Amino acid sequence: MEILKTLEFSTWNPALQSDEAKDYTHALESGQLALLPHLCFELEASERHLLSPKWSDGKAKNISYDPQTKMVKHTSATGADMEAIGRMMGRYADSAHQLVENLFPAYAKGLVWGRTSYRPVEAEGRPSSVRKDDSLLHVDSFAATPVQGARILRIFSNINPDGKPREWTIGEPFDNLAPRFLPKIPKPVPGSSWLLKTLGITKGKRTAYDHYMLQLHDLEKLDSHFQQTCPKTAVSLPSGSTWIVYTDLVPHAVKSGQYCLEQTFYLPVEAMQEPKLSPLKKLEKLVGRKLV
Ligand SMILES: O=C(O)CCC(=O)C(=O)O
Ligand SMILES: [Fe+2]
Repeated sequence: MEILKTLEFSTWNPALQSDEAKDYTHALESGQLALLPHLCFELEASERHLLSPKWSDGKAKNISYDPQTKMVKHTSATGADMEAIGRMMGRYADSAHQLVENLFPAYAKGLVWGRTSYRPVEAEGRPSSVRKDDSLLHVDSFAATPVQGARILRIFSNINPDGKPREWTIGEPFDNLAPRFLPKIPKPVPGSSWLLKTLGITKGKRTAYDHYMLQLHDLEKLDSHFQQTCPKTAVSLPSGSTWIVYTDLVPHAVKSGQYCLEQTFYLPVEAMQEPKLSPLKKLEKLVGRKLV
């Protein structure tokens, strides 16, 4: 299978035939990264000054925005600058939503909003703990935000003004990865999900699915032999481009790049075109029981 599915659209609301949409949905659900090399998220003149790492708070990886509350977090900006960041990220959230609704119309009813992020800091050489180090190959799983089986669908746009690509590597397919790590993952401890929620460590119940995905994420990153030797492919994501990928399915790592916007959506497995392609169904098959 090709890693990339290249789509030539240059608008956020492309008009598609229904068989075309089915084909793109199948590609995405199968683990291809949909790259739109000509879909650029244009900044307005009044937003250009937001292209600086100084707007990061220096602690979190990303500036974060909640499309529902319109709150901006993890930025050093205040007042009018903070409002401008919120407006830019809000515009991005709306554009990403429109794009997903047009490319994958079957998802429209099931989509759940996640956060928007803005990444103005160079990704190469950024200090980090191993578990938080996104320069190591991993599938996404968020320790504090259990998804309870739902898919993690993410849209990224490289808005670098100097033509610098964002360099990723993509690892081997989930179907190879999961059986390799699964035997090393201990069963979830009974009662632990209740405890994590009660203590406020997780926002909601950490299901057995979340447990396995988080362990998979951590074990992959912690295994330096695996990181060095596993099959991987470099993917260069041009400035002025947009890409869409199920990051819970496709192992990925960021090697370098600066200035990126990203929108997360969650999608219930039942809203997929082919639920059997979800990490949930794949893991359930491997462990031989229901995980949510
Ligand atoms: O910043 C990036 O390009 C990707 C980092 C990553 O692994 C993620 O956002 O899930
Ligand atoms: Fe990731």
